[in-house]
Amino acid sequence: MSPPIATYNESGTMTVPTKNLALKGSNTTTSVDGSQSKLLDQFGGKWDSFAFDPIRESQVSRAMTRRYFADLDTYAESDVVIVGAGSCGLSTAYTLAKARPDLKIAIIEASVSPGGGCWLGGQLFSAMVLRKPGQKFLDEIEVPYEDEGNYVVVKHAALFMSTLMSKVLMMPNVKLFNATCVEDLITRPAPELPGGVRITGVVTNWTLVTLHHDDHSCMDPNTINAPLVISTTGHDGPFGAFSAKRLASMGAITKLGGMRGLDMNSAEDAIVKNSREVVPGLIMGGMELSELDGANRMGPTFGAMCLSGVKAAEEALSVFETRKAECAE
Ligand code: 48N
Repeated sequence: MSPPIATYNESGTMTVPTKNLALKGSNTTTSVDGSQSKLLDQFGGKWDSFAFDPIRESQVSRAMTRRYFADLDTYAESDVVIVGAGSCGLSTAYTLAKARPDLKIAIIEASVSPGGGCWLGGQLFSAMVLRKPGQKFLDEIEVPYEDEGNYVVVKHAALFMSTLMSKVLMMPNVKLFNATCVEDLITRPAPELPGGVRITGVVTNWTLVTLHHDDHSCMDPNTINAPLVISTTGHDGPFGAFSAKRLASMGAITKLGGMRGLDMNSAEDAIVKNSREVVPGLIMGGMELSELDGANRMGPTFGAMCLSGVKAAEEALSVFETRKAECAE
């Protein structure tokens, strides 16, 4: 165990080094930049004369509501709706939005805080494991990791999730609607299909409203039309596997496979390879697929979530290529 960085000597004075620190024993170095940020120069020691510019509260209200309702109007007709902003949903959004910056992509996330189960590794531990070749996704979004041979370790899962989320949110063709729940799917009759329906959008409501349909009546939803929905709602939580369960309850699929026990080696390959369009207009990826297909769970490894997102994005590109006319309806 290396000695503490800040050393304290008997005279009571503490010395803290200001030079760059390197994380020992890893292939990456996390260096703390010893230079002070501009902020201390701009604000330090000037607090007596400090004041914010004056404002009227309605200016803040209008700044928020004008933008939010303009977004609702813009994305009322989206090209793609991604349901669930977990590691798979955001990996899908990143890959698809980069490949097709012309597509309007709405992400609907039930929680106030997007990120799903990817703020921590397993059992609330911080480190996040990805089996190779999952590290290629980390290379793409420039997240540092320790290379352990057949797998890599990101020092904190939140470093991965915050980096991925910031890159997705900076994309001009992506809008995240969090604290918003998909509480149903929009369908069109398709008698030629086994399930008899195509999916052509989502039905939404504020999550806090969705949670209270059982004790309040007549809280009708809103809608988003889209030729393609990508569902990545996970297997956990109050809404886990939402679309898989809804497709079963509306008869669009015959039954749910039900998630099987933990088996890392079979689970991750199956989830990535089977990320696909499960009914016309709805692609499914991530852990939601384990409920649909009866795949094993993989536990605390996340490479499959990232690469399932890449596969789901590739499936979406193929839908837009092969069914251009239908998507334009
Ligand atoms: O992180 P999750 O739950 O789902 P994935 O598939 O992106 O990642 C799964 C992964 O975190 C694991 O479970 C790991 C690998 N463990 C495996 C194992 O064996 O235990 O994200 C899903 C997101 C969440 O943020 C939900 O809040 C959201 O989807 N969500 C919804 N958002 C809007 N409307 C809904 N109906 C809805 N349902 C879920």
